[in-house]
Amino acid sequence: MLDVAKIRAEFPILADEAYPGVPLIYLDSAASSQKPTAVIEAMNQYYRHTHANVHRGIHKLSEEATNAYEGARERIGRFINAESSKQVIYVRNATEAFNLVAYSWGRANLQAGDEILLTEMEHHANIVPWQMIAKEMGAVIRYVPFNIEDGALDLSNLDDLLTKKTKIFSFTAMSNVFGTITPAKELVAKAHAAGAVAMVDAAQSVPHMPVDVQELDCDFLAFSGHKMCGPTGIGILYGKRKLLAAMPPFMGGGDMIRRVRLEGSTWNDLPWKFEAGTPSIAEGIGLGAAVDYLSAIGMEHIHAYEQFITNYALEALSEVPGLKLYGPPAAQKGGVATFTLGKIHPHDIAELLDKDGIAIRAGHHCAMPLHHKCGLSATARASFYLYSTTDEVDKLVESLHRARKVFRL
Ligand code: C6P
Repeated sequence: MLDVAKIRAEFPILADEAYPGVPLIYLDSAASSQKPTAVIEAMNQYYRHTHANVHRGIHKLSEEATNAYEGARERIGRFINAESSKQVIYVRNATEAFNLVAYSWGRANLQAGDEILLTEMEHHANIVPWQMIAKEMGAVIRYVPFNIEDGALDLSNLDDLLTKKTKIFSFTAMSNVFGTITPAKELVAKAHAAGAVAMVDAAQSVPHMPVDVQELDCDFLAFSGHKMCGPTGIGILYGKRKLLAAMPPFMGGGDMIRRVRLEGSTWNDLPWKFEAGTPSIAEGIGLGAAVDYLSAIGMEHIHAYEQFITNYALEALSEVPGLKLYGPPAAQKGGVATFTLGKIHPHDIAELLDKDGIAIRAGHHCAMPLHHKCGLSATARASFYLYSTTDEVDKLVESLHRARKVFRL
């Protein structure tokens, strides 16, 4: 079990008040996690003592900045067990990783009539870039359905959906609404058996459980730094070397070139071929500090603790009259509790909870097709991380009871 009191003391914001006299109860980590002192200080130190542009200067400071930035890439690669840091591409966030693959890989590999397979429970980041490239290339998108009752993928027709025409199967390892942990390794193997490339949306899994890209055998994997104790503005695209090497750059500019002539240019080696312009240096260093922080605690321990607290939350919430939970039981899901409460609009729930200092997310959570299939326009979502406590869950439940009274439920 984690020493949650010790962990909380490492996150300065958790000692703050939401309003005067009202402590902050942060239950919105699936949207973006809070940051420990180690990450804030790593970025602070960098800006105070090491900042210069990377890969360019011959001076000492630039060399130090480059070492810190590239050293972080190596540790991030080890965190997901990448074969080499050359396969770890810095992007702005998971969304950019999907756009990079859709445009760079998609333009080079998709033809009219080809199929892209997604699931109905994807975040917009893993739908919209594919819709855009499908339109451009004349490709067709198919979707693996999910069961409304338990939020699990319905894999009964997967063999029919993965056809000879399927060129890529891109799916989430963990739904940001249901919390469903999908059988990612099995899905990658199925994609490969059908001759398709497999891309994993790990935006909700890498922050919360051990992820090993070699064990998954995925071709591409995407995640964001800000959901895993790291800063905003930095994310990772992992890719298999052969695929990345064959892909054209996504953006052009400085740093991604080997040689530029007025007639044309040639490209830098991996991973820099995909990193045009001055990168998010402090953010890369901050994400390096975040993976150090998470590794020292242990991702298995974080996952086990989140399953405990999610189980606690689901049990407590299920006793609130009129509250309906969505998604599978705690053992099959990550740290989210998504619900509706009678006919109270989720935005009203979130607003009332906010008065008690409780931060949750309400809306479609960038998963409109999922909500549409469930006949919902919005849900309320409380989400947990290594610093969440059972006491905070109790306060959430108390506050929901107050909301019921206000709305005379
Ligand atoms: N989900 C949530 O509140 P970005 O915005 O690029 O950092 O991450 C996109 C993304 C992709 N896939 C999944 C499964 C996600 O959950 C997210 C981000 C946040 O659920 C913000 S919309």
